[in-house]
Amino acid sequence: MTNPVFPGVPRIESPLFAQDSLADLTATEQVIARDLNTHGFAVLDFPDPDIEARIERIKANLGPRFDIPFGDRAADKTRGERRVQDGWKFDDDVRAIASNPQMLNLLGKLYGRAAFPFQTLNFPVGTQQAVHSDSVHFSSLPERFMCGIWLAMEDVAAGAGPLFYVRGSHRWPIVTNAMIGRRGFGEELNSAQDPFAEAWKALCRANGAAQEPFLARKGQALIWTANLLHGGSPQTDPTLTRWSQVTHYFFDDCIYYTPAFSDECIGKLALRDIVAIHDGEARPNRYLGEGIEAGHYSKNARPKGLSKDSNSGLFLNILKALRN
Ligand SMILES: O=C(O)CCC(=O)C(=O)O
Ligand SMILES: [Fe+2]
Repeated sequence: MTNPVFPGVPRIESPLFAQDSLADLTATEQVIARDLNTHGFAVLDFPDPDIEARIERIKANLGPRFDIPFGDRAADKTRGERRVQDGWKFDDDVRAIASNPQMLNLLGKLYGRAAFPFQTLNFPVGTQQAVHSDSVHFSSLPERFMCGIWLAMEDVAAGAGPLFYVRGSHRWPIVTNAMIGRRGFGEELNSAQDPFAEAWKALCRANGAAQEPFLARKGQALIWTANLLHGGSPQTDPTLTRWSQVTHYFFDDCIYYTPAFSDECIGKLALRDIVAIHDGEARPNRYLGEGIEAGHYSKNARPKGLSKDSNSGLFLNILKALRN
């Protein structure tokens, strides 16, 4: 249900959330909506009767892709490549988890727009990633129409480097290049997150915020909102695995882009060419119901015909596209 006053804000992040009766949601869904609004995350059992079998098939299918001695209990599991991006392209179970219809339906109700999955990540062990917000990798205009769903594919022990979150951090400013005084458009970086690391740490310190580990049970899922700070705790026992799947979702009728490589203030956006995983259909960048000129900008690339210093950019193209 879209709020008539703020249709451009996700329902669960609306400044009018307290006035929302949530009458169209079940009691369980209402708890999830309130958790997302208050804490920036919500925990639920993954709504798929076949989840156990899917998880085991994924481990069997993806396991051999890693150079990790899974069969040797005492061996170090933290070496080599430890993630598969977009496994949905070749693994039906990864795709089924990403496309779970109950989840899509729930996200649609929670955000007030139809949700679609666009990226999957599968991890056999913890990521040990520093605290960050995914919003520098993928964001939307209007903002916050993005979320992640993290699925525990085994019980997570404290020594296995659990996922952690910073409760309430979704309400802090979304850190952008403009805020940290950096140009992003046309930059090439190995880690899109690095330039923002100090800012996120400083916000955590200033708020006295704790990194709370999620000691999940196999089959539990955690939804995180677009700006929730999270990461992977240090792995104190390198012999443990920590299988998980992260699926990232966008919502209809938005511009989808990479903020780490954008300068929003001067209209330079690294647009994304998004395909929805569940139906295989492209989701062209749209603003207020109208398409904008996609293809002029691509991830981490300069717009055709524009020099690095040019100030003309996306907004001109949006205006042109809307006039046409
Ligand atoms: O599983 C983790 O440790 C964190 C994963 C993560 O941050 C992500 O996929 O965005
Ligand atoms: Fe993340």
